[in-house]
Amino acid sequence: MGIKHMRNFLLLLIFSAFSTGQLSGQVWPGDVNNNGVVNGVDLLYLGTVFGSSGPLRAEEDTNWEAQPIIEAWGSFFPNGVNHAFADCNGDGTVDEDDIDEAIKNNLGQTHDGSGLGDFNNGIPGFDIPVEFSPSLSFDEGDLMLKIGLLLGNETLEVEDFYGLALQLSYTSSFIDEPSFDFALTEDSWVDGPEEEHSVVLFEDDEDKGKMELAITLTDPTQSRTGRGRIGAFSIVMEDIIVGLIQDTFSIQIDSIVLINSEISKTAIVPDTISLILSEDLLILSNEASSTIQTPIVQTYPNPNPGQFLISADESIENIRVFNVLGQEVPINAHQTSSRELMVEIPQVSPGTYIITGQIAGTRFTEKVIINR
Ligand SMILES: [Ca+2]
Ligand SMILES: [Ca+2]
Repeated sequence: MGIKHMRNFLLLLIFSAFSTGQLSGQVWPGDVNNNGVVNGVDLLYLGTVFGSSGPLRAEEDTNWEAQPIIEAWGSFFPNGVNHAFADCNGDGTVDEDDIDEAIKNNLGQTHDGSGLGDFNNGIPGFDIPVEFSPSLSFDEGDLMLKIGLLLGNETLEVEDFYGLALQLSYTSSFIDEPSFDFALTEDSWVDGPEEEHSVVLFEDDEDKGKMELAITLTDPTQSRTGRGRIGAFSIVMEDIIVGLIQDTFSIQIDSIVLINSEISKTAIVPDTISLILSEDLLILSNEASSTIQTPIVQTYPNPNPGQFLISADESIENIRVFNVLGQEVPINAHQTSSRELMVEIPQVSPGTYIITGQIAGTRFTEKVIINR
């Protein structure tokens, strides 16, 4: 046999091995990348093969147990996992049913495997950042707290967006059972609220204070380039805020990753936010009847031993400081210039404090760490 024939023979052997399904295995419905855990990253894998089809599984079943594959599909994810794993319910097609019946139902489930390596948190100042942008607004008569999710900025645009997955945690001293929602916004550069070219997976575990969010496009020939708002978390404030004097609420991204249509991962810098809410704020926003945005202020040094400067583009008013329990802390504050304030906290223990104030009538909150 000549070298050329030998090569063709070997190729044929390899092809046979793939096409007869010898690499088939057992699908845990929802664990699309077969790494041992069901999470938002599985939606991203599924999104890259959305609409594709292949052989049926032995049984159409999404129960959390090993489901045998009779015949593997003819194609693979970059990590070597067969595309049959994206057909979570085993009906031969990758579509929304696989998300609704398997990924959503089995979210958080684990089997053999570590689940490690799904996420890729970036380095501040180097990688593309994600940012929270809080606002209060009236939406069909309801007072809503909205926390916009922004990706990229003026210097770091996202060039090849196909999917984004995040895991978040939140703490609140006043919301017993907060119930969040997430939706793509009208001004989203990824897709609109109708989700014509995308799928959004959002789960809020109120007991644990954990949220899981994943957004994927559904046309593998498409990707997006852009920066700015993708969507927004929202929570109805009406029942929460009545009778509330002052309280804090914080939300942070624990893990995040961005992928392109080839499942090549990009590190993203996570964000954290602390908000102070009060009945005052409700009255204020009622009067203004519009969005309250957070203006840009700087506190320095931060951390500090109990004395720091706050500066902004305009004069700063009504400075107040609260501990993480939402209790107000006495301060001495005096103006060092028209746009700068020296704040001293005379009696304070080390920890995180929240500063609120107003700039040109707009409220802001800032976090400062006292380390003496
Ligand atoms: Ca997985
Ligand atoms: Ca299916």
